[in-house]
Amino acid sequence: KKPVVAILGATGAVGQEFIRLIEERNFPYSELKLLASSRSAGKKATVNGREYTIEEAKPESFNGVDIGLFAGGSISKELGPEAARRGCVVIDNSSTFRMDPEVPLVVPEVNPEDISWHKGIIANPNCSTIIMLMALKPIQNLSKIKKIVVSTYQAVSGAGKEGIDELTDEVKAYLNGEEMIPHILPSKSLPKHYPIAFNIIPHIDTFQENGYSKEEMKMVNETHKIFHDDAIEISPTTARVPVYRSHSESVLVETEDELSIEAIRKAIDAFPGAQIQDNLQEMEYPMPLYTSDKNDVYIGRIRKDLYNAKAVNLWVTGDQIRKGAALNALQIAEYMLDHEMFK
Ligand code: 2RA
Repeated sequence: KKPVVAILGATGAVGQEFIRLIEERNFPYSELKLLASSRSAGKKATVNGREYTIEEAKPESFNGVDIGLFAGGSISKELGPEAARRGCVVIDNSSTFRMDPEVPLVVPEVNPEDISWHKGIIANPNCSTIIMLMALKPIQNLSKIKKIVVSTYQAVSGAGKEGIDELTDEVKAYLNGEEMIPHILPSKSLPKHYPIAFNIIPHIDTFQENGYSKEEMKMVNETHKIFHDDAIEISPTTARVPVYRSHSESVLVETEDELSIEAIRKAIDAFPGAQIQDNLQEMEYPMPLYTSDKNDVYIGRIRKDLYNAKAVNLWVTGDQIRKGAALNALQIAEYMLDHEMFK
């Protein structure tokens, strides 16, 4: 029996990608409901050649729904439990439930075994975490990870359609010799805004007491939860860069045992959803302009640390809206269908 599927947040960047991916991957459904906040209700959207009117999301919207794909945002806090109470399996891209001990946090290629203990809600990790772990899980399979130092170069799509539009508007203004007037970055709700065009902003989400941002602490806490290992020492720096859709990350990873570059390269290339792009003579390495709209995460610049034989440096790039959000969530649903996990 094909599931009844609801997309919550159908008009946003991630919601639109859910629709694109459902078409591209022939995701099966007997009925599809497109839901959004009251602001977007009434808009139209076409899926598989059929036009839908986007409805305002209410608890009763989830009556009879089998799978709820939640694009993210604070609306999940209220509607997640309401949908789950109605028998809907919620796959939530917001950060609301990620650290809830009752909620599995899943990258399907990394920890699919965690899906089975869900109690109605499954959390999609933060994009920068997903992209990093697609590179690190094959290494973790070879030897226990002890330490990670990561610096991210995050696309403006992480701030949604508004972030994408802000980059375009600022570049146009700059090239027209006009002043760039930011409204969105680093975060819409913060008192100050800075241009992202021709700039880098070392600030994503809000800063915590410990001097790290929420975005940085997500990489720490979510990695611990997904790897089931709180002992991994993680040192994150997350920054916003003038790139549209793909996040890039520079990662140093130290393992218990010394690993050869060849073994690492082989393990990553064999890992589903990860691809090696690493040939210096051919000037081959992952770049965000070329990994956007792709499903895989690309890894290159793999090289031993200059001082620590048990550490390697690598460069990772992946599409933030696909594998970083919508694709990962849809793959969780696909995994559940393939393993007949819907009651
Ligand atoms: C960002 N990871 O990049 C956050 C939310 N998508 O802004």
